[in-house]
Amino acid sequence: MKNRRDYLPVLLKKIRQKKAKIGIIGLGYVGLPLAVEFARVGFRILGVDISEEKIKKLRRGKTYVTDVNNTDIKEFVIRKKNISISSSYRILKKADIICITVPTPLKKTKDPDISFIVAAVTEIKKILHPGMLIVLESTTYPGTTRELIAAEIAQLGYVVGKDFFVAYSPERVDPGNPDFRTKNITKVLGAMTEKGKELSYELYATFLTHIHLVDTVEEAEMSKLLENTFRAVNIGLVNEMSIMCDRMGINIWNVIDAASTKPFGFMPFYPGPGIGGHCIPLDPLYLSYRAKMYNFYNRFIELATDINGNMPRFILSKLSSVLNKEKKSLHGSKILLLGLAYKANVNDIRESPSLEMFRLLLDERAKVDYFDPFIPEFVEGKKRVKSIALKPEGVKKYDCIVITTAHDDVDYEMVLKNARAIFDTRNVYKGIKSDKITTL
Ligand code: SAJ
Repeated sequence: MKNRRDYLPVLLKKIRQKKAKIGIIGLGYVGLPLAVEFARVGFRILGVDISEEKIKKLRRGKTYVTDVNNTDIKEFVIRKKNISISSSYRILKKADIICITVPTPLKKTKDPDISFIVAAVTEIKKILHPGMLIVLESTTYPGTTRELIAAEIAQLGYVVGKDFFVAYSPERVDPGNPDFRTKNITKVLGAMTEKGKELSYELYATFLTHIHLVDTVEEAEMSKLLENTFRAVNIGLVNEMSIMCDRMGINIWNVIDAASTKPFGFMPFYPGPGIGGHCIPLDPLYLSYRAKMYNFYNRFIELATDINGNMPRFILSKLSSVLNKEKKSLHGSKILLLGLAYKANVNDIRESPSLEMFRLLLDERAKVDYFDPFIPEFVEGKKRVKSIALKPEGVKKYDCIVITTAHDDVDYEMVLKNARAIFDTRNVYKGIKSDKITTL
């Protein structure tokens, strides 16, 4: 790159004046809230997503992310028009900054699928111009930012820290959490160079009050994986404890409540039918995949994955013994799963353990329905399965009702009054004594 300018002051000024155009690749549960927060402080956003359905919804002023409301979409996409949306990367030609917030799922082999990041970088290389800041937010293994973004762009003859700037800042969205939103969650931030750090800090400081700087992009990438591996391993621990307590005839929920009275050094996790969502089941596998390249085998992750992954089958075996008490078998029994979403008060069924239970029950020839106020229907194979309406006469029909997700707005009192038997895997009936209820 000849006649190299110092791009830092130019871009810094544009950021401070909110004149920098920010491209956001991936308008999902991370990208869309980020776009709204940047738009709210006055930036022009160029949003790119491959989903025409998402684009249509946004252009109609409709959100599809739990933590973003229609009012904001109407305000910034329709009224002020400072969020433009397209499925074409061409709109990023005018961008000064690009945030990559694409999914990082798993392949069928349970190995990381970083194809969405690779695709985004391939497109960025086509529209890149000197002086741009690229920030990766997608959860991924340490080394991704350096190898798949900085090194890839350097192949064009650009020098990182001079011709372009690169940073990594993990997303920390907790879908459905009313207290912590994109705006008030501390952001961890690492950059490839000092100038990259200065630019990305200024960028996030336009709408965030707490930014925690680390020394390298790898530290930032690893911090996110530690956070989520911490959760997966501790959920695995408490799930194993629940199986142990079941065998010993001890109420695990009371044990956890008692341990939680310790004012220091303890953090409660709760057993359940397994772990779902787009992060906790996946992120630890990104870490163990990378660690294996260093001949390091992370036994905690493997063990937690195994325990958490087997919870649906454990629940099924418990359900079988609940039915057995009434001389019934799973085969032919009418079962209602109450809650299909992977956790309470969200409309997401990705990796949901309830979904696995639904399939396992079908395999056992049970007659299984579900109710979920957030999930009106879902597609299972070639079939479209609809949620039932939760009514007293309907509840009476089931041999057992399994509480798999503890949504708030469900009439649990009506269910208890009318159900023949309840298997409560989420302790929604905490403290209520009834012969009808079996608790995990
Ligand atoms: N779960 C349990 N027992 C627990 C906690 C959770 O069985 O004690 C289950 C949930 O039911 C769910 C799964 O684990 O199926 C994941 O639960 P989660 O609360 O971690 O929910 P996520 O995946 O939507 O959000 C998490 C964030 N959650 C919290 O910090 C509370 C956080 O770890 C990340 O910011 C986020 O994933 C992410 O996007 O990485």
